[in-house]
Amino acid sequence: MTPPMTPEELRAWHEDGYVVKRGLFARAECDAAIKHFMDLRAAGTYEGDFDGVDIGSADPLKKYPRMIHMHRWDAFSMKWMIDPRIDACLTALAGRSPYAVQTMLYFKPAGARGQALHQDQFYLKAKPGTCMAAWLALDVCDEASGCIRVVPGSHRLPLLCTTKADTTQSFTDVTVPVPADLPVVPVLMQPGDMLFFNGELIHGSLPNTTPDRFRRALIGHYISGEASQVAHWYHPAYRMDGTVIPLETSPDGGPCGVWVERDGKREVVLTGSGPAHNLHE
Ligand SMILES: O=C(O)CCC(=O)C(=O)O
Repeated sequence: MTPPMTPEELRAWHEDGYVVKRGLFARAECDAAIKHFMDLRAAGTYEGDFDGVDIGSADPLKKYPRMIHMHRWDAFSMKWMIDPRIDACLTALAGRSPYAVQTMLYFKPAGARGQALHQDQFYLKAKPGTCMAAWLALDVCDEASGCIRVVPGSHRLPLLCTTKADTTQSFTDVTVPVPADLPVVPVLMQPGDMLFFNGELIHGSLPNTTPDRFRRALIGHYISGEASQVAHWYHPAYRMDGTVIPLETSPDGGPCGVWVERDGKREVVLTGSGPAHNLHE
């Protein structure tokens, strides 16, 4: 069997904190997923739609709010979340089969706001180890449509203390500060490409500025196979064979990092009083 990750892909994962596996899913699978979730979205509202659907709203995200935790009620999403290709890739990257804890579908229609820079582990609090994301492009993801942007190497930072986000650009209201000279790079993707990234990696997206294109993505969140704890919102966790693995609930809060200049060098120091912010992202 072909190893799921090449040496260069493994290098990118360890050094940059993310890797794109090109063409992991077929175009036909992406088209089937688009049809499935567009039909579901048109059919009503679900657990996890915080404000429900408002088809008459001027805000594109109210017409097409993201879906969360669909695997809890949708067999298509559950099957996708534990897909053997995702398991093989994450096992090759992390050294051990992960536990699956979340699905999300971002529709991101034309004109929709993005999501401010953040670290997923701030929300998932997987311990020991961290969380990981498997982000499948269903549409072309480019800068105009608001592709994912990442700060390469930022997975080596601790969790940073959050600040207020610009909610004209982001539908979430917190972000993490990134020094102006650290590169934030766009990840350009075609339908079927999957972006894997480490839970401490700083990432987010800008608005979809196209007049007419969706930027849909199907996202799975996973935690390390050695984890014994995850935040309340992510229970139950699943082994990649679909069976439930009982885990403890991580405590809220904990320390977080702030940027400081010391002896002319920039570094992150931990403060003892991180926010007790345990909402899902
Ligand atoms: O798709 C996006 O724009 C953001 C997704 C994200 O930040 C995540 O999956 O953690």
